[in-house]
Amino acid sequence: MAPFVTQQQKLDFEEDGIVKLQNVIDENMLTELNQCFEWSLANPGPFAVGNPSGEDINFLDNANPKAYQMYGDLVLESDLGAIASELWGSEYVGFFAEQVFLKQGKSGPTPWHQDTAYWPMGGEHWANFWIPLVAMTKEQSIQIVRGSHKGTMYDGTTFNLKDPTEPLWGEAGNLPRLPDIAADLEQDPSSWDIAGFDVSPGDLLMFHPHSIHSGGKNDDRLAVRRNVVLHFFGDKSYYSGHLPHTPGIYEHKPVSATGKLLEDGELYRPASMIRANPQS
Ligand SMILES: O=C(O)CCC(=O)C(=O)O
Ligand SMILES: [Fe+2]
Repeated sequence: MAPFVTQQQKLDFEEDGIVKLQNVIDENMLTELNQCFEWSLANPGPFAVGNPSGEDINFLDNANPKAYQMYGDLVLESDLGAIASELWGSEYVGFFAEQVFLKQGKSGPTPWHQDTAYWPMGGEHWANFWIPLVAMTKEQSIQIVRGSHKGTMYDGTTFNLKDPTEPLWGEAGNLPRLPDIAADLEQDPSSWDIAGFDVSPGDLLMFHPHSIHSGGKNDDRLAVRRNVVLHFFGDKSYYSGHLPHTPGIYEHKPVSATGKLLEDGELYRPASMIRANPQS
């Protein structure tokens, strides 16, 4: 099978933290992804944020335990495992979790953040496979600060649009507060080096979850914004103990195959997860 990822695209992912593959998700897969998306709207999980119905919608479902098998089965049918394997040169590919974003009517942007402020991920081999279900410009889709996947670990945001850098962990985390990138860019569009892409259904954006990234919003040319994100990890992926030990929704330490909790720096290999087939 022809390679999915060129040498240049691998380098771009390594250097910039993001790359676009054009037209790699076929019609069948798109139909199934849309069906899964609808299922997620009808069955929000315990970490969902917002309400998926009404006129103005800003809804996110997040790692729904009941959706894991469904998205995992889709992954196994798809080329996504092979793509991740090629992207990193990794023999092992695991499927971590899904995220589902729906914005409609009056919505806001997804504030700048790093996923590593929420999930205990460490290492090079993690990627968000960000999949558009409608066409979007680069402002409407997703943007990252180029190269930030190699940079500072900031505190998370509470996703409060009135205060987009409001610290998630605060003193408990002892992490620097996020810079107000949206405000900086409004004042001076060249103040941060931003990477982003126009996308259509069939395209795939892959970015490292430690990149500082932000999602777009609806505008008068985009009535409904729909996308799914599938998170993968590979050979060089580790459990990282950088998050505070605060009980709550972000406290999901994975159990290893030996039945113990993973420790800081251990290979990320939780006992129950879907191993995407790199050969598929
Ligand atoms: O699409 C968005 O609005 C945000 C996506 C995001 O935060 C992610 O993929 O981790
Ligand atoms: Fe994110």
